[in-house]
Amino acid sequence: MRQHKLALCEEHYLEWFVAQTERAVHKYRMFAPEERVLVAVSGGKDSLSLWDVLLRLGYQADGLYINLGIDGGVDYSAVSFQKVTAFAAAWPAARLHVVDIAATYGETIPQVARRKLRGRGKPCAVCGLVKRHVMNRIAREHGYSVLATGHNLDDEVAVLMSNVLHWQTGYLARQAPVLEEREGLARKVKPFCRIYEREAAAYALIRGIDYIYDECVYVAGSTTLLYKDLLNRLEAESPGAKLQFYLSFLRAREEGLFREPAEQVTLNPCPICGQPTSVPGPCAFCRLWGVETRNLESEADGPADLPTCPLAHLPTCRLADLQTCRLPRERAG
Ligand code: Q46
Ligand code: ZN
Repeated sequence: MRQHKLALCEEHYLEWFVAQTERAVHKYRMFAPEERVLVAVSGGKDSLSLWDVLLRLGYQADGLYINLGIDGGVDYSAVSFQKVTAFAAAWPAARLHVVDIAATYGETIPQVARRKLRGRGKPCAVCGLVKRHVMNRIAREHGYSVLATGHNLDDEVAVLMSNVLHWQTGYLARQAPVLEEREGLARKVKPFCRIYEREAAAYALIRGIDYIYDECVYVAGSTTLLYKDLLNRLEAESPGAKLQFYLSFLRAREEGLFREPAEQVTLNPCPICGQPTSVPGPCAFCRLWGVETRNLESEADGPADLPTCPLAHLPTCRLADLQTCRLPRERAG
């Protein structure tokens, strides 16, 4: 490992890797041993390695797998789900939550993206919105203190580069290993933020974690991949450059170089699902499934006639998961 001026045998590599992760958890005060952690797992090397490390460290870490319904010619979602279930089976004490997007909301990610974008563009923006919503919902509904993702140093530095190239000072102020809990949003942490992508891959290989090698087909051609490629070239010339870039940024951020806007966006609960939103009325997630039109239809009938779940009973409704529907409960009260 030229970037750390370190050479380790397999046994000591595993020890080093686990210790590095634990150090990040402590240094950035991500969570305490008594807190319950929900790890978002995709079936890839980063998220499965993270779940593995947290379990080995004795944290109360459960997994969340979101089936996006992506095929991409490689059966992406089906294979990734199989990797996640195989991993979870080896840790019977840990719970695996599974949310199937098509079964829950009526459409896969490519289908809803096609409908919304009318065939133009990639589904990534829609996918990100859905994943953020579902991760937060499961974390809140099941009482997890914190949501952990497998973002590694390469991911973080690529985002950093994009934010710097566009001088997105608001994003820079919020790019951190920990995003504190706020008005209905669970705390988010990235314990691998100082771990190189190839270090996580090496950990998974040595540990014998079976992960999906294919990336989601929609990653191809993204600017993130371009930035990763540029940063890899820089790293090849100057080992440790990525880590240095990231740590210097965190120091500058700590020293107040990037300030969040004085006026914080106020968040209000969405009247449909209850999750925080910065816009009046239904949140972007509910609007994605056409809930706002159904809402208006049910308003027209008058609250007194509402069945148990007016949204789910309307013919256009795709929101089969009644857990997300807060409107009837609030009205009933
Ligand atoms: S899963 Fe979803 Fe990614 Fe695939 S559709 Fe795009 S955002 S690329 S991490
Ligand atoms: Zn909503």
